[in-house]
Amino acid sequence: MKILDSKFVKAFVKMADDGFKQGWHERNGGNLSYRIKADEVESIRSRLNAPGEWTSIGAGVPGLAGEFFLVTGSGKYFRNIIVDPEVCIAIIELDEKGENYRIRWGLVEGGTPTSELPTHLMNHEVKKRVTEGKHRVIYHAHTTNVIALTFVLPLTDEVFTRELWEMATECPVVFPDGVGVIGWMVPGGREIAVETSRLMEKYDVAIWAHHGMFCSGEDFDLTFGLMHTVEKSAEILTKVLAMNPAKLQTITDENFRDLAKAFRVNLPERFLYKKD
Ligand code: 2HA
Ligand code: ZN
Repeated sequence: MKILDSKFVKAFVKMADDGFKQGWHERNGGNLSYRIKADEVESIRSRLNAPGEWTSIGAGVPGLAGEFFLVTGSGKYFRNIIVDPEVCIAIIELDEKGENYRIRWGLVEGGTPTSELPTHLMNHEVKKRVTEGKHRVIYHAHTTNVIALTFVLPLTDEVFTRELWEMATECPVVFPDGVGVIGWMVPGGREIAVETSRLMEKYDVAIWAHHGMFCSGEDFDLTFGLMHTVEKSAEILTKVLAMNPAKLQTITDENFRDLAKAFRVNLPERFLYKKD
């Protein structure tokens, strides 16, 4: 099968374009990765390039040894992915220790995988373990309203989760485990990857203060939908805060408990604290 015709490549390209259209990917902002299924690798194996040089990942991910990933390229613009995917994205293969990668397709005009490769792969490693292999997509976007909130809300998982849940009734159903938040850090390296992957043990959403968001999910629709839902909720919250930060009414802790029963989701009590 032609690589560009395979279903997972088309879905990847569509998702990147959906994100660009949302305004989450100015210039080269954001990145996306997909852990390719074994049968998908077999369906394209004959069209992969001859293996080139191994390059260090910058983080060890033994749990992903030998796996193949479709990833965006460092410095590439999301707005160009749909125009020329072979220039902007790549398939990489990991070595048998999960320490190095090599490019097997794409980036035809040169380049390297996303600068956030350590965070993507460490998140994949955690999610592969805690979801028993179900999660395959990691998505990073510069979501305007979530970023704005990181300037005015305390940077705690509890406050962000509770405030985002309150902005739309579907939120606790879409992300019942809540969201994690980390304070400002230098992006692109192992340290921020370690902090983010720690959050991914518990959450499918990690917020980087003054930068953006990471989401994890089983497939492209669920992962995009999660990012979209969280950012939509953040947009409502920025409007509420701008209109009148003292809400006249809201969804209460008791309302959330009723919702949890009706929708059979578990909402951790630490997010349902009493407010004055
Ligand atoms: O430029 O978003 O975090 C890509 C990024 C780095
Ligand atoms: Zn970024």
